[in-house]
Amino acid sequence: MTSLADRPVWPAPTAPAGHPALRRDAARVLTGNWTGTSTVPSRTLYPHQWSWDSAFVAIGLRHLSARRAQRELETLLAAQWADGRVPHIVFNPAVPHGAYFPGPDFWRSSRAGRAAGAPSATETSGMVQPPVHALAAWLVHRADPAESRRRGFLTRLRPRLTAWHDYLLTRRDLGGGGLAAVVHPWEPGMDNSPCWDGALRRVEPAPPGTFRRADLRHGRAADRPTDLDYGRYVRLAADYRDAGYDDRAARHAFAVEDPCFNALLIAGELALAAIARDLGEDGTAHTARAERLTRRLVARLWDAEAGVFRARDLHDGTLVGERGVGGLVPLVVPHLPHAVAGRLRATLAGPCFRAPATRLVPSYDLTGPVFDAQRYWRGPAWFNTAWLIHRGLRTHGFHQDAARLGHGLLTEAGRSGFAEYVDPTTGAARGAREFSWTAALALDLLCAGSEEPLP
Ligand code: 9WN
Repeated sequence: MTSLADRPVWPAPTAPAGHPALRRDAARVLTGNWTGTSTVPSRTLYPHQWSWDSAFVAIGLRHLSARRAQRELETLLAAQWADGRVPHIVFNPAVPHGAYFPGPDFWRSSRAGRAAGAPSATETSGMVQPPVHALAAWLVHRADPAESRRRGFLTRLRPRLTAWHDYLLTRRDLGGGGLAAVVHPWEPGMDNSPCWDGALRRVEPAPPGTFRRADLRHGRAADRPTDLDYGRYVRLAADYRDAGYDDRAARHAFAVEDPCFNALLIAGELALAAIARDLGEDGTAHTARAERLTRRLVARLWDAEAGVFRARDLHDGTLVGERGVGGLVPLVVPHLPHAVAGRLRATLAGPCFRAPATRLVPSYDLTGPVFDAQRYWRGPAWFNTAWLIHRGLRTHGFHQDAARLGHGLLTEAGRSGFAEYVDPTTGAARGAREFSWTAALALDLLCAGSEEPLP
């Protein structure tokens, strides 16, 4: 397998006019959302540290301060559990408990998660998010290798990142097919995607009076998940907590293999191989693992007829009927069969994902039965998935498509005030503004494109 460092370099997307201003504004968002040790996704809606947000943030932050980007990942990984899981939220004790729901009083990680190895001095959630961290660590290292070496950044992070992937590939191989499963719609990071509707129908929602949402204080109800969805999220999270966050003991009423999550794990294994080589060690175990995972991803989740990867519901073993943007993210996997990459590119350009008003990619099939242009992951276009698909298009040599998408990402990021997501049919901004990963990933496209080897 080719070393990451040996891969060719490609030009950056042509930035829209006024990009010095975009760069300055993106930097301002990241500076404003920095807490001193990490970055909040949004000062209002998400006032703590989130796992995959921090990985995306570090990828952008490295262009402003490699040291700060290292710190971002170090802070997150300091809250890793002894069983290897990296929690999806690390709570800031200085933030009032009611500012976000479910907060530390709900998760009770230091007590309920003690047997699973939750830290005693930091409160966290008990579930996980997609493993973008090894890739982020590698990219952060490359931004300033001398500073990284001086601080022993990779040497310190590597065992934690390896333990994280080991957790996913052992405790979370719930389907026995060698892929990692997610056990809650918050774990794939695309909370209310229609891809989870079928599996969620089996979950008895927690009664509405038993919890109080905090998100509606900051977001429009039409942009956010419904109360019924929230009831189900709460039930699943409470059941997991009450089983001590023990993956063997928990009932896992929701268990799904997600293509985006597993594709990022593969990209992460390749990054771990590069990290090992940089430290003068052997990376072949990681490259072999990435190759094995790639074969499993294709065997278990590729739908050749539809030209998209699908999630697999482990309760009935079926592939989920809905097409989501997560089914296109496996483009980031470099060793995907050529024909599969070509089909994904065609699907991106086809009627299901070619949005009329933006060049970003809608989170759900535009022609799907429950497409909703405004509601969160049920249609709106997000910037992290656009960044990943942009990277995937470059990885497979589709440079014109990548340049178009990159240009779209920069244009929409600037026009929307770094929105959390946009309506793909009108381009209207939705959700939070001054959202950290939108700013970080725009900054990355502005700064990294021309010098960065792939993948
Ligand atoms: C639950 C922080 C997170 C993102 C997720 C996004 C949303 C949380 C929520 O916000 O999820 O984790 O409260 O809706 O779906 O991808 O990491 O930005």
